[in-house]
Amino acid sequence: MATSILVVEDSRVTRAQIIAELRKAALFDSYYEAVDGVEGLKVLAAGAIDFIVCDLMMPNMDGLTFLEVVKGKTELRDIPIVMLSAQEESALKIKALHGGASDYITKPFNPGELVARIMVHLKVKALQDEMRKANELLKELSITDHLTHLYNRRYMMDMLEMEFERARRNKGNLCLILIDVDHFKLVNDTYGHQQGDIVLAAVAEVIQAEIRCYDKGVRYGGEEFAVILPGNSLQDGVAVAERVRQAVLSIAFPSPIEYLSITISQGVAALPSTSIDSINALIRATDEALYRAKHNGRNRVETMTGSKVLDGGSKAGPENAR
Ligand code: GH3
Ligand code: MG
Ligand code: MG
Ligand code: MG
Repeated sequence: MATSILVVEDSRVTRAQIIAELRKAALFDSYYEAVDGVEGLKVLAAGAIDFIVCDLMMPNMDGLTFLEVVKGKTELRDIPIVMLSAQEESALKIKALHGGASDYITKPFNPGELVARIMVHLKVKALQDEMRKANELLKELSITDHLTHLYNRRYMMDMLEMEFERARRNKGNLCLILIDVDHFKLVNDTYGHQQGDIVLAAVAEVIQAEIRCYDKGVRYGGEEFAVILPGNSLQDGVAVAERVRQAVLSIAFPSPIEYLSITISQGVAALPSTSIDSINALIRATDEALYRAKHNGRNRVETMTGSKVLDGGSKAGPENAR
């Protein structure tokens, strides 16, 4: 990955010396310079900088102020900054380290030391970046279902908790859909577990494709899915569920299940509702609606009110080849 450094130093000679030494060591791919903090901030605003060497004493904006501004900006605060200081500026050096500087180098600097120290901080930065990426990946894995890449049930409960509170506070809408694949056991029994997995992944893909980016598609359990729709009413949820139901009907599976036709049953419940005062009550209401969808013939959407909202029409289980 290309790396770039910004040298902020009012002395033209010192600036040139630093850049010459760093070029000799081939530590960076691009070199930027600025005569004071103000100009330094302009360079930072213009593009990606990976490392900063900054003088303490400069006109217009001095090194400490520059440091404070950079460390105060979320998008800049991870850039390591090594301060340059004259021998006698001990109190300032301490202030700079407290202010977030990675290190300081005393002028006149020893070229070998300058390069070595910068290398140390580049290594530390690389390790930090690696750790951050690993943490992000871990977090991602901990909330994702590995077969379908939808969110897992644990994350769903966290999300529901947050959204439930928000909806209650704002007296807003919150809709939940529970989805169950019809006669799925038959798919496994007929074509094997592996083909069953392919079906589940395909259904998940359809769900994901039919919802908005702020809705959450969840693998709720085995062949059961859920969708959390923040800010959506029961009617909104029914419309989404109906879209998903239609889309599932037209999934084209690969061989050897190319003649398989899959249907889903869905239950929908939503806030605000006088009868729902907890997450469990919301899930229960949705589950009851789903149960009714099964009971009333599958391949359909039912709502918590008990009224039949949409009828899937034609029967079609996995046993019904197209
Ligand atoms: P219904 O229409 O009443 O929902 O019938 P069903 O056959 O879909 O329901 P049932 O609960 O009897 O069967 C669900 C099946 O889903 C049983 C289980 O083996 C299967 N299953 C659960 N998780 C997975 C999975 O990760 N992969 C595969 N291939 N099958 C799974
Ligand atoms: Mg100076
Ligand atoms: Mg089930
Ligand atoms: Mg099922």
